[in-house]
Amino acid sequence: MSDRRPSKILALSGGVGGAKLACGLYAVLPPGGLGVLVNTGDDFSHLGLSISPDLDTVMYTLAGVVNPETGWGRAGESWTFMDATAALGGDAWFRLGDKDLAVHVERTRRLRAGEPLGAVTAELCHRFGIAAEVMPMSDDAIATLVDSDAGTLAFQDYFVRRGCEPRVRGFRFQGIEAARPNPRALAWLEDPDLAAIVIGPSNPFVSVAPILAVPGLRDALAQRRVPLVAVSPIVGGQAIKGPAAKMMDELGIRPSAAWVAEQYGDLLDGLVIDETDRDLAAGIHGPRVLVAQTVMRTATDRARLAGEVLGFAAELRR
Ligand code: FO1
Repeated sequence: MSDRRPSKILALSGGVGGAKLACGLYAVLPPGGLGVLVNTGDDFSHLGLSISPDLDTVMYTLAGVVNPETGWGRAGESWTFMDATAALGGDAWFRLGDKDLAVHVERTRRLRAGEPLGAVTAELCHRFGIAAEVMPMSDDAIATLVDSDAGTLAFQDYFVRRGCEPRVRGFRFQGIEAARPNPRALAWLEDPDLAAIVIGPSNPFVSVAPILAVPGLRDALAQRRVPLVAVSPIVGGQAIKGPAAKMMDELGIRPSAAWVAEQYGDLLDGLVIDETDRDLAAGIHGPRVLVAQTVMRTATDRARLAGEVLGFAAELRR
């Protein structure tokens, strides 16, 4: 019998927060040791192009080419196309830089030629020299819809065009019933080398919930033989980034790391909460709790948090 320890990690991610933790894991794991299962509910068709914001955020972050100020889009971007589009009176509310544009054009070309989104993503990641497997949650189209006081809005209309201004009433994932999980994700979950599953500090409503809602994925996660650890995106009652706390407030939920534990419920073996929330640890029932510094400002922060998450998962395996 092999005495080789399982060493692979499957991370679930939305955009910026999840991508940062994935980047930390990528730094501390051996090549090929990281799989990232990414939300595609934010995907949309814009200016005739297929845009997959969270896949691109993860891809750019792992490749080290992400814009460090925004956390999305590319560093050192030029905006010739956007400026020319705006000058023509075209749609310029969703900012597509020139280099970023090349990715959307290439993705769209490949999808139109019949390649599934998973294969297109694998090829793009290969071109960016990424030695991790970045996977869309499904090859099928799924669109997050936001029910709000301004009506039902497409996700990017709510998020970018309206700056998360409308009050949310709920979320729906159009196309989810007919969607099939990415077969590569199921393969990762069955891999005997898998050591743990990590839910990144992503928005539970619009980044993680769509992944868990893909038919078969939550069940496959529930049947795992390895620990599942989540990192809370709520720190001190606030979202580290993005509108998660505002959404919770509008839905009548008090934003806290304890709520994150309730939200993921039985799926969780461990929850990582921030030092700021140390006092909440005793009140979190169900998962084991690790207190760590979860706010990732630098590459060192990311790698340190990743190392702590891996150590915590190894403890839970014992
Ligand atoms: N977010 C913005 O707030 N404004 C933008 O103009 C914008 C453009 C954009 C272009 C490509 C891309 O991959 C992401 C982009 N994002 C933009 C981020 C994106 O809307 C969100 O971060 C995610 O959908 C939420 O995870």
